[in-house]
Amino acid sequence: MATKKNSAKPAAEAISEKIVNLAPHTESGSGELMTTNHGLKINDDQNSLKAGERGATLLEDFILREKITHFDHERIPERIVHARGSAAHGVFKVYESQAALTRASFLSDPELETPVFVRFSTVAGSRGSTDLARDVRGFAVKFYTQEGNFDLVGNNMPVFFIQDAIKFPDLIHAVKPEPDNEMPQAASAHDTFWDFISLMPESAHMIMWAMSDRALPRSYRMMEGFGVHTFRFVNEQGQSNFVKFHWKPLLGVHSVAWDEAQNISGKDPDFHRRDLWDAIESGAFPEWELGVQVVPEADEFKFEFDLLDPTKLIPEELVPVQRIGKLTLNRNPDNFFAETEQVAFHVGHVVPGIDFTNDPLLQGRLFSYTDTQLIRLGGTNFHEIPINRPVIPVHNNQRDGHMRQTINKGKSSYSPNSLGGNDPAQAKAAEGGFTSYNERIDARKVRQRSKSFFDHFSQARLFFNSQSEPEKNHLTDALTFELGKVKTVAIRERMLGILAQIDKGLAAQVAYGLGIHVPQVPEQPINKSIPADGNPADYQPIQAESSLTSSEALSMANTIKDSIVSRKIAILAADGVNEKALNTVKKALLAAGAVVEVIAPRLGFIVSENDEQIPVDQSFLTAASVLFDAVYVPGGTNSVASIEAEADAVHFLNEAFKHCKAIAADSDAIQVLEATYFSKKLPEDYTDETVLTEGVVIQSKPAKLAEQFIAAVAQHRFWEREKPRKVPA
Ligand code: HDE
Repeated sequence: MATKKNSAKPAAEAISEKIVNLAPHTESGSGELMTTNHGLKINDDQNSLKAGERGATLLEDFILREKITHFDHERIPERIVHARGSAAHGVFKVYESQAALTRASFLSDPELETPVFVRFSTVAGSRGSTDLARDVRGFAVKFYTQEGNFDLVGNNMPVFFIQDAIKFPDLIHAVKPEPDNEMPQAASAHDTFWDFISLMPESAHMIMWAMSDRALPRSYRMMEGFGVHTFRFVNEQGQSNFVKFHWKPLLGVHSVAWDEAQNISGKDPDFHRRDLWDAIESGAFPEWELGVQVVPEADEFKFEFDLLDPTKLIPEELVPVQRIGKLTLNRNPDNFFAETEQVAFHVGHVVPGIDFTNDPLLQGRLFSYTDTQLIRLGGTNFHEIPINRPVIPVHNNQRDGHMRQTINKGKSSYSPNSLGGNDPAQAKAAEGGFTSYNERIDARKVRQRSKSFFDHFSQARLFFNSQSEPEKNHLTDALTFELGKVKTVAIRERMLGILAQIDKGLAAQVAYGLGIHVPQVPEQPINKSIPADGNPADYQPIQAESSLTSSEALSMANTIKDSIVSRKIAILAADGVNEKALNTVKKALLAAGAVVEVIAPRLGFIVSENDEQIPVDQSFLTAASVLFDAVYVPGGTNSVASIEAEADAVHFLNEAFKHCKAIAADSDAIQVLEATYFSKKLPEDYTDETVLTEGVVIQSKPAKLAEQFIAAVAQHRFWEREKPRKVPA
């Protein structure tokens, strides 16, 4: 199935079946009188009931007590991982029936629109932490299908740190702030994380991803998503195929620079949250295609890695990704707590036609998710919270518990029964009853890991080799930064020993940055994750080489670069601006779907050369280049002089250049560029006709400028500017 082009405003109605289903639970105080929780109208919400106007407050004040009590109980525990997140509603539609592969009905009917709720998140930070942490991103999708809820609880990276669920608490304890002083927040750059990682070589592949630019997305809307584990598709005939799930963003996969990420964390810690919200509000609905890699059962052992090993991906060269449907996010939640916070995902929420494999990480997750909701949402009835309810009715013999909403009628709450006609009845497979895939298992009960899980480095190397030069530099710098924050030198050295197994040049460069040497003989054994009675020699990684030297899909450099939809573009202007140039470029950018803001020395209006009033969106005080994708400086003698004299404006441009962004200036605004440090880097003979010079457009004709600028913005970044490696600003 060919890629469907990005349609900025899909016709999809923002009212899905799930939105209808949520409606009876919504409330608005607009035009209403205030009441207590029990419906009593409140006359005075300003003063508590007192014994005299200067007297003590009376215990009798049930209105005060109700209000304060409810307030005291407003908080619930945050998610132990993925605490920081944002979500949106949307719809999913399959392009063509996948009935040959799976009996899942939502994948069989191209006419059917399945409502979804999608939550994106970081992993390590607390609820209030920055969006721009260097971290994995969660990508959790709840499909409200006609056969019940299907949750695809994935990440923006296709592999994971560990192979067995029993190590998850250790991994998370290591990455979370250290237990003695609760530092650092939302960061892996500290001793405990790298201590653990350096002792667990199975994390090597994921470490390459986590240190790559994938950990610094430009937007949730510009991330891929992956189911990570190998799942199963099962069709009507009971035939099973292995399947890996992918989400491919129609805006391409893009990142920000690390220096930029750190700045954004200060200027706007809600950057990704705001970006998602604003895009949906403005009708630039984010879209992804659902991709599947399908492997027939017969091919299970055909690969040089184990399909059950979650530290491995299937290179797209070996099994192409087929794009089978489209997800569109088209509506922001009404209430963060009720929806985004209370939504409860679970890998075990499947529908007939989708089943599990024995991936030991997946198997452990099947236990964890319900368990965690019990403590987080406070009891067994969390499935009754509106956002978690399926769009179809629920019938079973489960009863009661804290906060039960359902009023179950009838006498019998057991099966079999005769008093209730033996209802609710079990569903035959033909009626949609779920039957587990009939996998043959004939084995001894052991605490062991298959030898086929012991190659930890070949795909880590494949990933590194597949990166572009700037991506490799970023990855090297990320490791140097993270290990530079590690205080214990022995941990740094041990980690260099692991990196040397992946790529000697990489290890050498990181070692150089750390001012130490790659250990000649790495600490033995490399893998310290060994049972008490285990012989260390039996647990060491095997040396293997991937049959591929590189894989195109692993590099973000090969992503789509054909759209500027929803990119944020700053126009730096002041009184006396040439309004014709400004308006022409602005109009062209808006027509291409970008978001444009005029930034001036102060808020209000600027007055153009021809006395036109132009509204100002932000001043240099509130705006910052790191919050924009590109910048344009229009001409106009007085405006140019003011901008040139404005230190913040020059800094804005310097920083935009440093972060490799597209920059455009009218020819008669050239003196502003001359005030920047990068003017030295531009060709001396730039003329009206000088076109793209690594993303800097200088033009006298506004229409031409707009055209060239749009092409430059669509490139996203000109990473080549980082030669030699870093650009000062
Ligand atoms: Fe999770 N994970 N996880 N995880 N995970 C949770 O569930 C867990 C793993 C992922 O937006 C928790 O409701 C274990 C892989 C996402 O609400 C918890 C293991 C992948 C989200 C949990 C893993 C994920 C979670 C915490 C190893 C990618 C956020 C709160 C065996 C495929 C969902 C909650 C949301 C959340 C356990 C590993 C993705 C504790 C035990 C691999 C996107 O249940």
